[in-house]
Order: sequence, then structure tokens, then C-alpha cells
Amino acid sequence: MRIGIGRAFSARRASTAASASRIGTFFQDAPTLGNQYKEDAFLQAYLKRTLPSDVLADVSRDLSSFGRRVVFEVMHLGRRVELDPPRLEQYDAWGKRVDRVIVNPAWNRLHDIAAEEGLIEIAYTRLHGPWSRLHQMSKLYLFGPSSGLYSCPLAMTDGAAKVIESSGNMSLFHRAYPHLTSRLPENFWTSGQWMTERKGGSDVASGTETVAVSHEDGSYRLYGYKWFTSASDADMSLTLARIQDEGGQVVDGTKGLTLFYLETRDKQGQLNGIEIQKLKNKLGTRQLPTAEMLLDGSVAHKLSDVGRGVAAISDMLTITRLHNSIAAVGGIRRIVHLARDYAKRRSAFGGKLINHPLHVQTLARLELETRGGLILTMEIAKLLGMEENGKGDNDHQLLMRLLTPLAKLYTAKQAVSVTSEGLECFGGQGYIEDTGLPGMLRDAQVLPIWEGTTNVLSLDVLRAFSKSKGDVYRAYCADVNKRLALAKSVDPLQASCRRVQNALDTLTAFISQAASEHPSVFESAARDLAYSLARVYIGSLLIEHAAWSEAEKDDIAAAERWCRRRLAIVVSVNDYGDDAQSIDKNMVFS
Ligand code: UCC
Repeated sequence: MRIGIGRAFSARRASTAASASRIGTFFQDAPTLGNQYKEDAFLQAYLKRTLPSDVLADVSRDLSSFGRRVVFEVMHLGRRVELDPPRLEQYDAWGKRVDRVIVNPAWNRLHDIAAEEGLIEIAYTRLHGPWSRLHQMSKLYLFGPSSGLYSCPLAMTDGAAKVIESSGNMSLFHRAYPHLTSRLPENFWTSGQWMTERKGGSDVASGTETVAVSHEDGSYRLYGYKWFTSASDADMSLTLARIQDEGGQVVDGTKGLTLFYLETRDKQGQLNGIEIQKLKNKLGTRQLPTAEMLLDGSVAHKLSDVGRGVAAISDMLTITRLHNSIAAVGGIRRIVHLARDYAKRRSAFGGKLINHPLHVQTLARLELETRGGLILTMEIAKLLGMEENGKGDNDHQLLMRLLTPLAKLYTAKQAVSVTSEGLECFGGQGYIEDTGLPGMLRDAQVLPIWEGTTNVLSLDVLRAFSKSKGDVYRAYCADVNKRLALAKSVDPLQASCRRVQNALDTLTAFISQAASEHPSVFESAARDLAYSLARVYIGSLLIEHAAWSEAEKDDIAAAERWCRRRLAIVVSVNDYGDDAQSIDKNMVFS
């Protein structure tokens, strides 16, 4: 702004020197951030309520120190990688093809910090047993919005560690897993997840054309074109390909896909049969070296059974979708913190923003969304931690299967709308690049797209229903009812419990009617159904939090507001039947 005014002024009166009296003496205070753990009362309360006290003491100590580090060190590195995005050097000065991705040194520093802080290791060393995932996800939540998208390679690294750990492939386990889970920067590897080819990244079964040719030493050579490879500077990757038989034939569809492991460079540091064709020119996430890659004989190792590639990579997607949710809520927490601080500094219409009820109401709505998204995401982290430490039961698994796509689709969409509203809280400054705010909106926009779009994930919710023959919903209802039963005796929460119960009844009636009379409506109802499931579940989680003996008044108010304004959307199957579908078509295409 200041620069803009100065320029306009000097263009009109080139001979007059700029002076304080002309530019004015007022400058708006920038928002500032303090320790991101200590400023997050809701996260602290959630962890206090959930973790055993000895674990809480350790975790809080770590988060307090990291909450400071993300603001005073990580955030500056994140800003540097945003301002100096990666570039591709394809040829050296003598014309030799080198395909080097040049990154700002801050990107490498973020790699080292991720290792030092154990952002992956915590989940696998399992020092805090079933609570280790909550510890890890809390750190990632603090890290994400400062990290210049280093959170993306970490998501894939975590997913790869999980797949390798559960694969039973001991040679890869000994080779790669110690690197993926290392706290030593010099040993720490990141992984890619190369799923998307030119035909698209949603319908992986028909879009994957990469072929794998077996080699006499038992390895494979991959040939294909990967269209979106996030973090192309990764040390290794998991990717899908179709194994060619001796006649050069492959099996089409899901059954033809196998999961492979490959390292991106050989022992001499040369690319492993990989050509980086170009870096993608993206709306946001410009910090990430996302590339198009040609695999031309890349040495790879089979990681799943033949034809089980989609099922195997789904384990990776479960982890990366959880990371996506944590990145979404971390991002909205950050914009809310910035807007909250700004409201105490900025004056307009005769008073600070904090004294304008409409502005504060807007912030309160953003805060409520942040709490809802966080509590949902943390619940999945909790379930995952239990499962990984032998404390989970069948219902935990069913719940996780359902809640993972729900949280991903719900938090990602909210990240875009909350970030957009958050920018508005800064007026014109929210639109100015130098503030760093617009990048937050650009980066949020990827969250509903990668790792499965909103509709793909809504269909994944239906897949979870049908694969489990409705058991995911049975586990879901039991879990919601358990929470309501605990909170029903808490006087101020009774109305909220009733609302959640009513919404659950509506959902159950809808699902039963659709299943018995109109199964064809499920596809067009999938998105509304998913939203309803997410919102009802969040309602029950906020009620549980508010029923805690140490809950604050605002926790009760948050549960009450959520349950009064945000529950189920699906009501009638008629809204999704043939008539509705034909109206949709006419409205759009007439
Ligand atoms: O890779 C990308 C960018 C990387 C960047 C990472 C950033 C991380 C976040 C960072 C935060 C800062 S983008 C790639 C985006 N693409 C996707 O996410 C794929 C989206 N499409 C789907 O999810 C589809 O639903 C497919 C591909 C899974 C559907 O394929 P099919 O062929 O129709 O699958 P089927 O036949 O339904 O399932 C095949 C098997 C079944 O197992 P079996 O055979 O035992 O019955 C399914 O049950 O896979 C199983 N399966 C699953 N299992 C499918 N989906 C799941 C699931 N979600 N969980 C468990």
C-alpha cells in the first residue's frame, strides 16, 4: 500500500520529494503471532482432556517448544520458499541433460527440521503408545501453516512408511523404513506418491498406463508418464504400474495394478531412469516442485501382490488424507489467529475491530469451524494411534474407514471458505501479496483437489458403506450414541443432544429408505450425505468436549451453536431421485 501511494504521488509530481507530511504518519500494525501452542486454548484443552497426565506433560513440553519454533524459525523459512519457488535446470552449460530441481536452501532446512523434530518418527517409535499419533498430528498441525508446504512431502513420507511397515517386505523394510522414520537430517528420506497420469488422478484404475517389465534379478523396469508428482525432489516413491506378461500384455482395470517402490537416484546420484519433463505452473503450492516425469526404465521393486496395487496404495491414502485434514485445520487455525490479533490492532468506524459485534461474530464463526474440523481430525488420529498399538477393535477400524474420507472432504472445503473469509477480515490488506495472506488462500485451494476431490471422497464413503454392508454406519451410530448418553445428564447440553439425536434419526431414515426403495439415489445424495455424517459426528464430539468437567462456558456455547445451526442436510430421497437428476441436467445444460 505504502509503495503504491508513493508511486502514484511521484508520477504526478515528479519534482516534489516525498515527505512524511505527504505520505502521512499512520501505518497499520501488522498482525503478529506468538507461540502457536500456547495461543491455542482449544488444542490444549483437547489434549488435556484426552491424554493421560504423564503423556500430556511430555507432549505439552514438546508442543510448547515447537509452538515457538514454528513462528520464530519455521515461518521465515516457509516464506522464503514461497518467495523463491523451485525451478528446473534441464541441461547443464554443455548441453548435457541433468534435470536438476533447484530449491531455495530454506527448503532443505525444512527437511532437516522435520527430521530433528521427529515429525514422522514420533508416529513410528511410538514412545507414547496409542497417543503417539495424537502427538505427531498436533505437531504437524502447528508445523503445517508455517512450513512452506513441506507438510506435503511429509504426508507422503508418512504414508510410505506405513505401507512399507505393513507390507511384510523385509528387504524394503530394512532398506527404506529406517530412513523414512529417522530423526537424523542426514539420514532422513522423503517419499513421493506418484498416482496421477495424463488421463487423470481420480479414476486410477483406467488412468494408469505405466507398465512394469520384469528383470532377471527379480526387480522391474517401469515405463510411463507421471503427470503430477508432488515433491519431485523426494528420495523414493511409491507408484502404480501394470506388469507386462511375456507376450507384452497387461491386465486392464484395478486388477491389473500393482504397487511399486523405487528410489529416485542411483548410488552415483544419477536419476533412476527418470526424466523431469517440466515443473507444473500451479495456482498455489508454488513452493512444491511438482513435476511431470517420464519413467523410462526406472528400476523398481514390487511392493504389493500382483493386482493389489489400489488396495495397497489405499493404506497410503488413509495417511495422506489424514495429513490433508490436519493441514486444512492447521491452515484455518492460522488465519483465525492472525485475524484475531488484527482485530485488537485495527481501528475503523471509531473503534477497534474487537469492539464491533458483527466482526467478532464473524471471527466466532470461523473459530467454531476450526474447532469442529480439529476435533474431527484428532479423533481419527486417536483411532489410528490405538489401532497401531494393538488397542483398536473392529469398530475402531470401521470408524476410521468412514471418518477418514469424511474428515478429508469436510475440512478441505472448510479450509477454502474459512481462509477466504479470514482474508476479508484484513480488508484490502488481505488481498496484498506482500502480507503473505493471499498465498494461504491459494494453498488452501489444493486441499479439496489432491488426495481425492470432494465428490470422489463422497463416493468413497459409499464404497465404505457397501464394502462393510452397512457396518461402518452401525459403528458410527453406536459411537455417536455413546457420546450422547454420556452428555445427556449435563443440563446445558440436553437440547444439543436432542438435536444430534434427531439429525441421526433423519439420517438413518434416509439411508434405510434409499437402501430399500431407491438405491440409485445414493450417488447423487453422496455429497450431502457425507456432509451430514461429518457434521453430526462433529456435533457429538463438541458435545463430548463440552461435557468434560473442566470445560469452559464457550465450549458449551460452541456445542450448542454447532448443533443448532449445522447438522444434517439430507432429508428426503425425493431430493435426489430421477426427477431431481433430470432437473439438474436441464438447469445446467439447457
Ligand atoms: O497423489 C496425489 C498428490 C500427492 C500429494 C500428496 C499431498 C498430501 C497432503 C498434504 C497435506 C499438506 S493426488 C492423487 C489423487 N488421487 C486419489 O486420491 C485417488 C482418488 N480415487 C480414489 O480414491 C478412488 O476411489 C480409487 C482409485 C481408490 C478407486 O479405484 P477403484 O479401482 O474403483 O477401486 P475399488 O475397486 O473400489 O477398490 C480396490 C480395492 C478394494 O479392496 P478389495 O479388493 O479388497 O475389496 C477397496 O476396498 O481398494 C480398496 N480401497 C480402499 N481401501 C479403495 N479405496 C479405499 C480406501 N479409501 N480405503 C481402504
